[in-house]
Amino acid sequence: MFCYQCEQTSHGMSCTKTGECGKTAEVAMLQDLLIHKLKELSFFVDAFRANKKSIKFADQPPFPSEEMSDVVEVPFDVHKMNVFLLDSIFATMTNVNFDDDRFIDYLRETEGYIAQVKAAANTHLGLTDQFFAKACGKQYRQLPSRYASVLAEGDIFELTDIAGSTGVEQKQYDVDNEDVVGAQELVVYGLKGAAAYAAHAQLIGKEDSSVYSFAYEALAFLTSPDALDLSKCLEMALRVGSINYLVMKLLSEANATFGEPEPTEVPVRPKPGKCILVTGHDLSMLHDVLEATKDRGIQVYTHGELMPAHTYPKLKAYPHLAGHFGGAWQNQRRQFSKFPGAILVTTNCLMPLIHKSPYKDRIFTTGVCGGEDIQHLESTKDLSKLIQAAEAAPGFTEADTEFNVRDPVQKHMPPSFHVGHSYQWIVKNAQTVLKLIQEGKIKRFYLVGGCDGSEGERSFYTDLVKQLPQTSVVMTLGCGKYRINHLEEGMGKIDGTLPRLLDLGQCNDAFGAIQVALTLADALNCGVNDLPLSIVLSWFEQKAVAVLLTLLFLKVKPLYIGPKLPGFLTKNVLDVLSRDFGLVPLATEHEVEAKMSPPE
Ligand code: FSO
Ligand code: SF4
Repeated sequence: MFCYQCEQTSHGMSCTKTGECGKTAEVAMLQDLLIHKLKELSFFVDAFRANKKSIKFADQPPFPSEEMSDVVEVPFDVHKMNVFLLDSIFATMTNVNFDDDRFIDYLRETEGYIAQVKAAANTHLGLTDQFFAKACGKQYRQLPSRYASVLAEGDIFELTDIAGSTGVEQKQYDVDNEDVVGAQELVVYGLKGAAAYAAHAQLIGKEDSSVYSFAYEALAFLTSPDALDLSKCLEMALRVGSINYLVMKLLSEANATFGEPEPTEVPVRPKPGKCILVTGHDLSMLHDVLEATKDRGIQVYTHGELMPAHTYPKLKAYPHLAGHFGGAWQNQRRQFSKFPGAILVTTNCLMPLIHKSPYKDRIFTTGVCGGEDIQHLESTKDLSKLIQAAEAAPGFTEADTEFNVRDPVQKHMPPSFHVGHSYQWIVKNAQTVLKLIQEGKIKRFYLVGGCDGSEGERSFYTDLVKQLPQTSVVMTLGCGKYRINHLEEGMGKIDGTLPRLLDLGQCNDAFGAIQVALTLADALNCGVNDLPLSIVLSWFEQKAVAVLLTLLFLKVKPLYIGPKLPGFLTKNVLDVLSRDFGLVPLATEHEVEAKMSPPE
């Protein structure tokens, strides 16, 4: 295996024996193989768009667009394939799915789609396997002919043997240019993050065919000789950033089906009784849990990135949405052990079970998530197993409500969090904010957020916020917020009205941060980069890569990023991103406070 897609990659270089995340070599290689096969699928799907043709199944609208005059009828469910594409890309993201059997299923389903799309491409475009093989650049190896039978048998040793030719190491050998391979992977990783967000939005009923179409185009590009050109790869990476802007907008609209987020106090002290903890990002799955547990005497708590769920009127209306338990993802093993109820993992970030995990029998995954030895729920429409596990577990006692001794992390938390200062709320209060700027009471905004992780260097974000002057406002989002939200009370309010710490929501609410910046720039009649705004992003996995590419695409700069640099970005690529896009690595710039525009 060779994986360097996330920030915790071994020694900042690559995981080569087993993942720091707990991913086995088998799973890592099956993921490489899956991305490889999705590129092949994409080549044949994208060929229709490239030839100005749409494909159409039954009464679905033509894909990718109604506007293409030439529409070809196909005998397979195109929309289902599009959703499958997003889900299977999403499944390869860090801390999503650790189950090799699920990847074999994904590979088999991919093979089914490839066969159908190829047949259509052969009939309508005259494309053949030979044509595909000739059209590929040297970074894309053809698999041996035994692949189909090995996959049918599900022989994992043979499959991983074949998968060896689809990984980064092989590409580095074949292409002999680490800059190019790193830039190709930047496209893939950004796409993984965007696909995850798009899958969340799709589940709540918001989608846009241009997102699917772009995903096929980007993956097809990665098979072509064009992908051997560094500048073309970087161009494609920025297009990933562009599509991710649209995707985050879709997700923001999708989440708005639960109402407009509003300032809300979220308790962190538990109530006595049976309980379920829901973690991940997915509001619709949380909604399903709340519906299924209505009037059953079970309290529902959020964990990690789901804390913002409390701010949505249609979710907070459930009286048994009782509070929040625990902090960022990397503390989950300790926190889940202490949670006396059932646990549902809706999306990343999942950590695999370790030997004797005490919550082994009461943790469930759903959607694209999965882990070996973790029970998987096909859908959140049937939650009977989760409810049974909650009822069988002890639940919180009266004593727990006094002081949450169960969790050493919670012990240091304030009794509640104030969340829901969403972009909609800030935009609504823009006149107040502008007045405070004009009166000199706000001198600078900081966006400090992104992902959290376990490294000590991440205390940098806490230290940074602690030393900011009273005239600064800090916006935060993502699970990186847990580095700073315990400072909330001490930070106080500007002029007694505007909280100095504004929690914008999940990492995908970077869309909201951009809207705040655009609104302020408009009102102050200046460009976004002329605003008194400093952006400091903590990154961990590929959703953060997608957000980063969006900010690069929007030319928002400077952009401080840390705590470590992505292992897949070579020095030459970083130089380009620093020079042309104002990316400033924190890893090498610990004097960042001095480098940032002065706070006063
Ligand atoms: Fe955190 Fe994990 Fe939201 Fe990420 S939970 S680290 S950027 O997956 O997705 O912020
Ligand atoms: Fe290593 Fe991250 Fe890849 Fe896991 S996802 S194997 S930690 S680089």
